[in-house]
Amino acid sequence: MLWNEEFETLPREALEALQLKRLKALVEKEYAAVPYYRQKMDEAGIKPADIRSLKDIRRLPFTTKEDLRKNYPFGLFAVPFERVVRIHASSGTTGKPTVVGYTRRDIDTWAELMARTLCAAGAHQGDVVHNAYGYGLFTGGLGAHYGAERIGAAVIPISGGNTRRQIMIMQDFGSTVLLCTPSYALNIADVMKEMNVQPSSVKLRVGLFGAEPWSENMREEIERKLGIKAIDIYGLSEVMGPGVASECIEGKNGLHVFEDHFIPEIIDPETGEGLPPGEAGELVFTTITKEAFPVIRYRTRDISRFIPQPCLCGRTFFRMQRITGRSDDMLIIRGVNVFPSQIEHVLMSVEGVEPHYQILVEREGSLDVMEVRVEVSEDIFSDEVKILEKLGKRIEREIKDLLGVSCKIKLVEPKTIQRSEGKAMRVLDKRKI
Ligand code: DLL
Repeated sequence: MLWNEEFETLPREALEALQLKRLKALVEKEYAAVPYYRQKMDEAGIKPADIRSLKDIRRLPFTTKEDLRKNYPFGLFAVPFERVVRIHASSGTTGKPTVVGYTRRDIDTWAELMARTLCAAGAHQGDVVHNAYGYGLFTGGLGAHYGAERIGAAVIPISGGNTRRQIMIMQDFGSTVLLCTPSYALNIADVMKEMNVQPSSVKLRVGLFGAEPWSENMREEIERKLGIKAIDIYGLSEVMGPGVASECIEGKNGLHVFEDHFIPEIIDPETGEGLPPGEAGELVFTTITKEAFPVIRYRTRDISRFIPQPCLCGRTFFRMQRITGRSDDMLIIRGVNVFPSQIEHVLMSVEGVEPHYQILVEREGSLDVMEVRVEVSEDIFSDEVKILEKLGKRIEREIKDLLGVSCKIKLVEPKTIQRSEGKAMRVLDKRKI
């Protein structure tokens, strides 16, 4: 189903003309309004007037998480602060989050794109949308919420957690569309089983799952256990939040990028060069309609490839394959983005802790479990058990405060974590997804 037929089926030529017009306006605006972008463009020897065709996008410098960190919190905003009506944030690589802002028009665009996403999954007015994405600084909850209202569905802003209550509400309120991370969908299925709730006794028909990597196997499992159709939706805070790309229910094979708002590229993560259509590499997005926080060539670190063949649904937007990995070490634990460097940042602020640690991630049932093994100094290790326990609890609390996700801390004897002979193997991710 199409929400905005005119734009979602624009002939390629008209779409590219629109992209070029919007790209030129974006580059002019960034050059004029954001000193950091102006400086980067000057250093790269490119002026707004040099953008004459879509191919010229490749001459523009990339934007990275590091650029966002350097401009924390609002340095890359491109409008006077009075025009910002919403602020969200996601994980940065150290102690500070990555901050993004929206004007009133940005919120309106976001609602439109999430309306398209919901519509592509077959949701419509009259549906009861059970929105279990987290509400708060995370973009998932509120992003999806505005889209659900835009299509005229009744949205239940249930947010995450308290799964038994979620299931009761699903039954009592007649939820028809489920929005949450794919791992949480499996968790809901497990708890339903524990509660002896038959999937046929709830009215769910379709689920829109994203915010973390998942696989075709997981799709089959969710569909089977919940008796619904499962759709993959993609986005990231720096570019907008959810609503950057979405599968359609007709094809269920690759995600349409909303190309009238974002120009996608696939690059070689090592060299930064563009790759030919169909080859896998790192996704890069340029936002061509955002006002408060536009980004030029943002390096997502997510690995995907374009699917050049047209889709059954009639949309002319390119599809990208589901995300198959990352070109950095970011982990997603229960939907929360975690960088090993954030954990290191906490550890290094604690006295008695050595700079040797390892992060072990496993999936118990459908839940991610993270354990951090940390070496402590000789003095601390020979102290009483109580002191060690207290130290472990303190680290646990500090990590929880910074990341918003809990982990288990295991303090180990000095020199027991294997030393690296090259790149440190800090993360052991044993999850099978
Ligand atoms: O996770 C936005 C979102 C919310 C997307 C709800 C979909 C649904 P961030 O917290 O900034 O934003 O995390 C963005 O999550 O760079 C990917 O690594 C990962 N990610 C998001 N969607 C998918 C997906 C939201 N469908 C980061 N498949 C991205 C795999 C995904 N990974």
